[in-house]
Amino acid sequence: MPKEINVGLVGYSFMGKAHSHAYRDVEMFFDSGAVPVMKAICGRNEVAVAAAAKKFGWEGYETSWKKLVERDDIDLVDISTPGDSHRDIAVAAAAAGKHIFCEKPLANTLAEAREMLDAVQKAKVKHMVAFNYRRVPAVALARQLIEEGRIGKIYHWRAVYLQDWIMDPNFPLVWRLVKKQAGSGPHGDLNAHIIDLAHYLVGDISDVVGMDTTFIKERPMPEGIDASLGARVGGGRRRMGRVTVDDATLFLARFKNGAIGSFEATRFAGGRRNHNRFEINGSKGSLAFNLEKMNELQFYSRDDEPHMQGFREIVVNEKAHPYIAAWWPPGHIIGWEHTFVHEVHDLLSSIVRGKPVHPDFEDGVRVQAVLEGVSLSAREKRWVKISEL
Ligand code: SOE
Repeated sequence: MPKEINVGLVGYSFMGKAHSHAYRDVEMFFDSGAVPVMKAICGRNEVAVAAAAKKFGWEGYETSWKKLVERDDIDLVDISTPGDSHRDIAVAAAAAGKHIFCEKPLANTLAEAREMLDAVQKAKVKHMVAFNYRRVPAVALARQLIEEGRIGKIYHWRAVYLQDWIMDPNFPLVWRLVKKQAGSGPHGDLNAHIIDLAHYLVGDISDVVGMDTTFIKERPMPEGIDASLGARVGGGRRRMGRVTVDDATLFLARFKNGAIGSFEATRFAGGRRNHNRFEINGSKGSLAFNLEKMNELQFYSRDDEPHMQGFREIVVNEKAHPYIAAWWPPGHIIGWEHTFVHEVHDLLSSIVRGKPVHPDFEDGVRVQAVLEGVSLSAREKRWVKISEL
């Protein structure tokens, strides 16, 4: 009988649903050495969280995260809330001896991220950050090919993460547009992902120079939002509130190994719904990935005969490819939600087998340092060394 790991999940919206699906599916497809027991999901709105518990398959629910992290029947706390609560929940969960799986970015500031790392290291618990794109089989294959030396010394990293869901000026001032709750806009939400992928595939970043902008500076307040968030009333207009985060952030980076990189995150790239793509150019070849074609990896090799050179499309759906053997026969492809199942499988294995798991909170702090360095660079209009943070 495999070991049981009792899970408590804080958050029941977009990421709470993706994580719940992963806990429900993982043991159908993977032998992780442990099975997750979905003990309780937590949210402040009792009606909503009770409904989520029933629909997502949790045994029960809590309306206080403090109560959840103190429960003796919880071994793993999953933090799938907006960034302003990550530090408090993680520090309390670590103090209670719980393993922690935290959504990205790790925190809203570098100082908070460092506090979280310190807490989990002192508590000697397992810790992981949900940079799920490392666990796309095509991305894991890219890492494998790089480690095999297939593209040689890396010269360029080029990545964009483009969305377009807030281009309508009437889109309301939701939490992702409020610095106090989200920490930043697409910078922390989307650049965080391509920074982590750059760390995973290319290496550490030494210095950055960036710029950011907010295209639409005021938006209608959604009904029921606390006026203290900056709502303006009167004149018969819909209550308006100030957008306090970036709408787009672009930056350049130098890597410690001599490579150079460009990064772009925006929510104003019309037609790009969730367009996460990168290209890596090396001395012996290149790799390219596009999340919209997540089962494919583009590979170019300078070792091919001259008349045969060009990008080839590898359909990453063979049993020899990372994670694929657990799913369907070759060619039946998988989707975005499967990356969360892969994360949960690796985390459960790490907990029961004592192996390290990445990205951990140390990796999360490395991402947070780059995020903060870019924001500092944009404010002061200068190159920033990550080592100065
Ligand atoms: C997770 O895969 C993710 O990239 C989130 O981190 C983003 O916030 C969301 O916009 C798309 O999905």
